[in-house]
Amino acid sequence: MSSQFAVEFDSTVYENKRRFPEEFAPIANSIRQDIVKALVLAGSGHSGGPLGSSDIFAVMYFGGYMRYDVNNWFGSSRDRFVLSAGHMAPVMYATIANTGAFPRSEMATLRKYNTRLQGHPGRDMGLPGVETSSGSLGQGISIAVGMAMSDKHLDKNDHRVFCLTGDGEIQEGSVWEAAMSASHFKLDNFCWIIDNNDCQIDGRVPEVMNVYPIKEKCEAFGFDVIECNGHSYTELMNAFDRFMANQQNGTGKPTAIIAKTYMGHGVSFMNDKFEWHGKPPSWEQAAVALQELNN
Ligand SMILES: Cc1ncc(C[n+]2csc(CCOP(=O)(O)OP(=O)(O)O)c2C)c(N)n1
Repeated sequence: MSSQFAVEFDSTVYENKRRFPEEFAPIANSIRQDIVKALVLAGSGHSGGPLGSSDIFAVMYFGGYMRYDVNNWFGSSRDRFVLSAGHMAPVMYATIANTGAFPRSEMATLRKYNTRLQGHPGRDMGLPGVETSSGSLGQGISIAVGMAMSDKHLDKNDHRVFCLTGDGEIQEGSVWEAAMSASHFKLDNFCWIIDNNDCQIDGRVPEVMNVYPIKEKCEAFGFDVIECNGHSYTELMNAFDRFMANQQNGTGKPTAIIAKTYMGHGVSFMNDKFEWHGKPPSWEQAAVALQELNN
């Protein structure tokens, strides 16, 4: 028996500007609500990673770190974000919708036939902000490094490239080829964010295939590495500020932000549970989740 309810998407959108830390909470909450609503309507998809990384997305897109024009996203002066962990698409879609680049109500089409909001991002669908197709883990970061190389060395502009991978994703060897290239080519315009929730599709990351120590690995690959609490707006701001300073000071070092998060954060029954990697809430669970997020 299902207790379906009318799903309505708010139309409020948020500006991208320098903020005080406490200003990010309502934005992250709005992103989380849109994720839950879209997933329950879709009846399939990934809850855990998107909810757990919503605070990172709120700061990255709404804190003045990424430059974009909501009315002309693919204009030539934009910074780029690549979601290498393509299965986490709902958080990227919800974030971009909250900028006003497309209506938040379009979140209701997630995973529906012919939608611009494919289960994994599809560049050809033309959704503002989707820079590349992704979903085959370990590939997006190589594409992102290529973008940063072309910005810095071919076009010689000051554009920034941000890329988020999961922590399970870094088990893919190609991730480290991309990392090696980023430091070899001195890409201080490249910011790699690792969503370090310790969870992956079939268990805890260290038990499936140990990736630790991540910090030392990234340092050995030539990154300036910042470990932070991925749910602390202050710590996230400090991390992105350090990336900006690295670029502005021409350090020649790419930046890696290891953001310690909890899968499903914001919804109590999903918190830190790898079982929520790849399933949507039922209608009953969505009602509870939205109630929690509204409080
Ligand atoms: C090359 C490749 N192998 C396997 C998969 C299947 N897969 C999708 S998500 C996932 C786990 C990823 O874990 P993590 O990066 O930690 O993401 P999280 O569980 O935190 O969302 C796997 C194995 C894939 N998408 N691509």
